[in-house]
Amino acid sequence: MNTTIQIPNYKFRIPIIILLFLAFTSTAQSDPNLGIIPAPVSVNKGKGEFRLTPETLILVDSPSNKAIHFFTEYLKKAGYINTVLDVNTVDKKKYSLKNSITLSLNFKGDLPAEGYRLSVTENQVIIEGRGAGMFYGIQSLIQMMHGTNPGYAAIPCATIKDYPRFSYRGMHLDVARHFYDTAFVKKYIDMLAAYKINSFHWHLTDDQGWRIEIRKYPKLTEVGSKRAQTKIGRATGGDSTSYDNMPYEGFYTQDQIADVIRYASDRYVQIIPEIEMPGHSLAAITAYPELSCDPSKTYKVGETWGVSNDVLCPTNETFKMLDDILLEVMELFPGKYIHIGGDECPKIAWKKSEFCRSLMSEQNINDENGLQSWFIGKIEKYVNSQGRNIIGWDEILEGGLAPNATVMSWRGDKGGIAAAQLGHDVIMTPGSGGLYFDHAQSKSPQEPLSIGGYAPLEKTYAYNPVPSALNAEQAKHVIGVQANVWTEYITTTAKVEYAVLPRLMALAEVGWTPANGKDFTNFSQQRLPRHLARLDATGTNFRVPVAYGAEDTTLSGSHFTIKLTPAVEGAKIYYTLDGYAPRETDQEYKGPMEFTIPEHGSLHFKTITITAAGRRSNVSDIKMEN
Ligand code: TNX
Repeated sequence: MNTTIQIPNYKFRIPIIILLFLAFTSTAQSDPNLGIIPAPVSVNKGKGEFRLTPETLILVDSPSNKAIHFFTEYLKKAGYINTVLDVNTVDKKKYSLKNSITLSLNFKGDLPAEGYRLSVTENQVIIEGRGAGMFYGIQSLIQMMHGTNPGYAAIPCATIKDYPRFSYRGMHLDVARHFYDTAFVKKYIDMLAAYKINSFHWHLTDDQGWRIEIRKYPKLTEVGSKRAQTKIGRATGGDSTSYDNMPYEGFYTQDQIADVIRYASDRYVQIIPEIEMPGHSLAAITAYPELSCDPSKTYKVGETWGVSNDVLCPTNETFKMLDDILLEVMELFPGKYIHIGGDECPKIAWKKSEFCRSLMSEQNINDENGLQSWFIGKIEKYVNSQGRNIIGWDEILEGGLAPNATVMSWRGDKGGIAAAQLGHDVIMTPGSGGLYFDHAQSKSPQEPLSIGGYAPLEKTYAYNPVPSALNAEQAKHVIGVQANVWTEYITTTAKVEYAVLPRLMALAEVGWTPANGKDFTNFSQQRLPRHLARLDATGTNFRVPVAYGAEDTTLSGSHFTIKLTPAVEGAKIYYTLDGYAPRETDQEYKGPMEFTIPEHGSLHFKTITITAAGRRSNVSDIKMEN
């Protein structure tokens, strides 16, 4: 009885295991980066592999370290049952280094900040790193682990030396236009940490919602976190003029935020909170109209997108309230930076205001841009007095830059260049550089509603944060790079994931990998497919790229050979020749195909990629004509 069951089982299993093994070894052999994203500074590949089994000992010299804790928790959750030994307390004669993973913080010598060394031989794995360095060594090791059998993994032999190109590697998330709960924010932080992105810019306030509890001013959330309805479709350029008539609300309590901060810190992610001022403040003004230059007006929390003319008025009351708010924010967030916004502040309300006019003459301020600088300067002084630094969008350059401010350059590179030339630190985040992840990922009409723009994966990947206009000294002020996720049109967490993945991985490589170590073909075709398959298997949504070789195009000639590779490991490609959009009921692409087109004839070869979990790419169309 037993044998009759086992024979078919056995027959099926062996080829699958061999196939998986071959698939793994063939990519591993040809991929100089061993599948790691972002690509490390240096990888020396060895021969063979280390086999992690339930008997493998995990040897640690700093058991209470958070990176070590992260790894042991990871192993547990992933079904590994290894013993963890503290080498300080266990008798060295009682264990062997053979079949062990050593995680060492107390090694001799230096490593660059956030750097690590990782060595894998057939007998032993060693990671050396301190702080974030150890954490990143562990992330690389996790990415190198291959296996389908719970408790077992193969890790290719190699020596890796690694450290980041930039100290600031950031991802932003706008939770004001649409709100996502803390469970999702934590998942988002997990994604950042896995790809060595160390900064999370949390855009907490905007015209359409105030999302952080401020104890001294409860109406900010009682009133400011709620809007009566939301515009349907694109706000400008007009898909629609109607509203959904559905109340929308959400905010985080300070306790929830403290919990997220701890969670992020355990993963070496600093959080930069953003409190927008003086523009993008309609939600705050609705809660406290005295913050505006015209308190007699009736305000409502924003229901559509764009730039509001209702902005904070630079009165003493406003500054008192902002100082109080910022103080609560600084008591909550321990990091060095507080982002104070500063973007898109129309000056109409200030121009109309008697108060602003007399303030400007009293302070010898020439124009409204100068008033904006004066505003930001006052806020900076307060933030500095609490031992913190401000970051602002590049508009804070207009009318004079606050003395210690770091600038986020979003309107191209020019704000960043100007600020670096003035000796200010800069974070590059230009929409034109493919760093606006609310922009469309392809030109296909099958893309979901977005704000527009065009930021395909290769554009993000190609971005260089150091503009050639800067000399070496000025370039040091470019402390890093960030991508922004504005969420006017991103109503769900699945759509955030769609917007972010896989572009986040390209950003990771922009921020971490040395410029001369970047290679888009290696990244997208040799490494990415496995990462996407992992996401697919773990219930994270992402944009499924169309198969390599299947991108929309028109080819002329009489004879063609079409060769495709799925962009997600294990995914299937289906095609049609009849003009219809392919689906899983159509023919499956199994290997290179030959086409002969008669004179004056044409043929549409349409494909779709469908992943193991059922995620679908756009339908692509190759037109062959003769
Ligand atoms: C500009 S980038 C904005 C945001 C919008 C975004 C949409 C920046 C500092 N301000 O308020 O959401 O464009 O792409």
